[in-house]
Amino acid sequence: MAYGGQATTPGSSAAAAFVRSVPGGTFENTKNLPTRMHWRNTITQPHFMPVDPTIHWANPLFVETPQEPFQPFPPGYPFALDPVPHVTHMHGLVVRSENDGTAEEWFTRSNPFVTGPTFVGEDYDMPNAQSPTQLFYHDHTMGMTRINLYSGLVGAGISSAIPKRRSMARIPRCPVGNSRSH
Ligand SMILES: [Cu+2]
Repeated sequence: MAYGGQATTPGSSAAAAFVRSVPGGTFENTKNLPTRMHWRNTITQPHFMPVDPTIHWANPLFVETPQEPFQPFPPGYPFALDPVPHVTHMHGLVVRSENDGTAEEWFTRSNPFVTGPTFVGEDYDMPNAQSPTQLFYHDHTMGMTRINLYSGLVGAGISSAIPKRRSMARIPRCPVGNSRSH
């Protein structure tokens, strides 16, 4: 599994293109410039790692918790592998709690579309009012965070103080190999 979206390559003038990668694309936000994230779950295949329905987990099909004797994996519990619930938490970002990707805000793909008990929506507002820093985002689904991260659902975010072009213009030019810089 992997995060994906419209992304540009630093230093390239090419238009944004859809890419999916592990780790996921890096978000570059500017301080005090709010952004809105629209998260989508497009995971259409069953989970390829063992989902354990004997612990407190998302349980999108509302199946009763299995009791002993427990099934070893494989075969484990095939009913727990599909649909795959997911929610993204931007670790360290200062946001309202309903936009924080907490463990019970998970949701599945559109068919069947099932949501966790505290699900509010797929759009998250990021005020970006906090001090410049580096953050990371990752899956946070109840009882499945460990396997969803291990599956590839993790990436980085940067919150900058100054818009990139302005900050670049203020950096003194390097004199090495270019006498016209000074
Ligand atoms: Cu975290």
